[in-house]
Amino acid sequence: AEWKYAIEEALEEVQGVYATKFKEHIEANSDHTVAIFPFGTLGESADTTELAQMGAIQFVDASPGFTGSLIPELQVFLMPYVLPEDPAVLADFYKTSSTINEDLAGLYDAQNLHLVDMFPEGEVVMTTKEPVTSPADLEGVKFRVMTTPLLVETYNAFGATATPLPWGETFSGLQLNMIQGQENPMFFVESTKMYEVTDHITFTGHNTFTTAVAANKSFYDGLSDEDKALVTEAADAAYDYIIDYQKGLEDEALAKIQEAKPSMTVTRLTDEQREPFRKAAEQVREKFVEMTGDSGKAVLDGFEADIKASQERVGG
Ligand code: 6CS
Repeated sequence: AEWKYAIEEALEEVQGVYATKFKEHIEANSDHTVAIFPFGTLGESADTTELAQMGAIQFVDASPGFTGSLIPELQVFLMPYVLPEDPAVLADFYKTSSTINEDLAGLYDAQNLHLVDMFPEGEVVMTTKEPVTSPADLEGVKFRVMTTPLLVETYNAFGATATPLPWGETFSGLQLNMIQGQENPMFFVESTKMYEVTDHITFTGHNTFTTAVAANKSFYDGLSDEDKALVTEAADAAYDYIIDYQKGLEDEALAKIQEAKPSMTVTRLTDEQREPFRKAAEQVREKFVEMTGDSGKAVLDGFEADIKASQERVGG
């Protein structure tokens, strides 16, 4: 059969590279075919998630920055200064975390979605029209975030005026000066030319972009054991590939940006400069627990325990 798979990015971007690897594995090992629908062909993330829930498409890549509106506990991925920064620890964490692969997977099930894989897409950086080294610099800045409530809390706590928008309205929003900042991993800042409509890049170290691939649950449950195993193997192959693919990607993307726009400034906040952002993160943590209750609290505790286990395993 033909399986339809929607992503939030272009084919050459990280989600597209993952999806292409997944497709290649499925097609090389079965009679199934996979049709990938890049961003813009089936609507925004909220639309493609709904299509997957209804079974109009079989797979969707939709990030917690959007799906956190549907499954509030997913907003744990958006909490500032919670995920580790070391890529090796991250790579181990998404694969081994029982909080992700059992607890959060169960919450997907309840939405008629089967969680296939979660993976990191790189450190998130701020790109803004004015330089940012402190929360005071974000005062009065309309800062675009993905549409989940916790991101609004985060950027308001960081001193900005958080402005939730779907991806499709971000470039024009910056161009028209309706917003003056946004956050995304470096590869995406480069590939979507965010640097053309902002002038400053700031590394705050507050998060890594997480994304998730899910299947329609009724479709998945109806697959033969063999096809279920095939999906898992394809996801495993794509996961290993995308982790490896991203080594050096941030530096390459930054070099391209600096080549295309030499005036772009790049600032890496010192530990001291990060401190007020870390402080602000404490109230975001309280908001998360307020929004998600006991269930969210359990997810957060499990999440942090799993991160610690990965750090011990990988870091030695
Ligand atoms: O900021 C966004 O909305 C988008 N960022 C990335 C890295 N992927 C897709 C998402 O829609």
